[in-house]
Amino acid sequence: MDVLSIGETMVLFSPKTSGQLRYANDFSARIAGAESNTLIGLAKLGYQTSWISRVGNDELGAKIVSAVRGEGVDTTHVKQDKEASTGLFLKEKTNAQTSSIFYYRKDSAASKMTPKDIENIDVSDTKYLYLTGITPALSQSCEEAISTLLHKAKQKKVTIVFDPNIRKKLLDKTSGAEQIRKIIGLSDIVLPGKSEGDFLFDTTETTEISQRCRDLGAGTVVVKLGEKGAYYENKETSGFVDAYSVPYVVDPVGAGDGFAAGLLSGLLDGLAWKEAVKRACAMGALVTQVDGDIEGLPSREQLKIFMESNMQDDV
Ligand code: KDG
Repeated sequence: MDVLSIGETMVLFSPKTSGQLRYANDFSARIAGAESNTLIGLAKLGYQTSWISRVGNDELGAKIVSAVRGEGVDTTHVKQDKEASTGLFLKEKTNAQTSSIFYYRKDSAASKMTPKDIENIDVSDTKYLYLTGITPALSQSCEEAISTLLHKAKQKKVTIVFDPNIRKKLLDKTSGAEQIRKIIGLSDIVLPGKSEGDFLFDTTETTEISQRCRDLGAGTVVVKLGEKGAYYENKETSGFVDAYSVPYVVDPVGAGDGFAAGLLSGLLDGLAWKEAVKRACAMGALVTQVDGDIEGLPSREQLKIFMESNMQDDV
């Protein structure tokens, strides 16, 4: 298995019109979940990926599983919970640029995951375990499940990649930051953004964010800088990579998950850090060009064409 991950995927209902949700009549229904987005990004590039989760015994759960499986991700470890429903969320487009989201995920099926969901999972042939800070924030039992999986993976020398993916709606500032910092310290590769640096370390300074993650124990840190690209650092190397230019952003949500898929794919192909981070930036940029979290994730051919037509200068 190239990449294993665990997390919640929900159905996202987006109104076709802007303004208060109470006036919206037509909605699109798409699947969205940070971890499955990344796994789908990798599966579309041809890698073997597997997803651990729970969905409800309901139509939304069935929609999610068939969509994730249909994109080529293994769903053997996705359980159907008979007592809880699949989580969902709604988007309200305040205007063309801004939107708010409303979660209906409290006590969802995925939030009921426990260390028992991890018991029968064999990680000995797994190359990378990909985690985000969303899953442990779902519930105490999810936090325990993550901790069990992390320790199991570390024992088998699986490389741990962690995107803090802070969701302020799910986290208490003090205990949430502590929970995330703990996982950073156990990870080989950490992918924070600037706002996450602010939440975790009270700094938005790129190299300072990287240093603080490394002080906690992270091996390599790749700081996502949006339209400014990314910064990578470990004890052997460091540097900035430019962003790929795009005409305009259609939907930025999911770009970080595409970035993670690009980075993991570069590492799986044995690329040097700089090249892997370039690929991550390209994948993130491509995701912003299409509405939805997964719809803009490219095939290998599309990624190659995009990267070649946006050749970056080496500095
Ligand atoms: O990265 C995008 C996803 O995070 C989002 O669409 C849904 O997983 C989600 C969450 O928890 O907010």
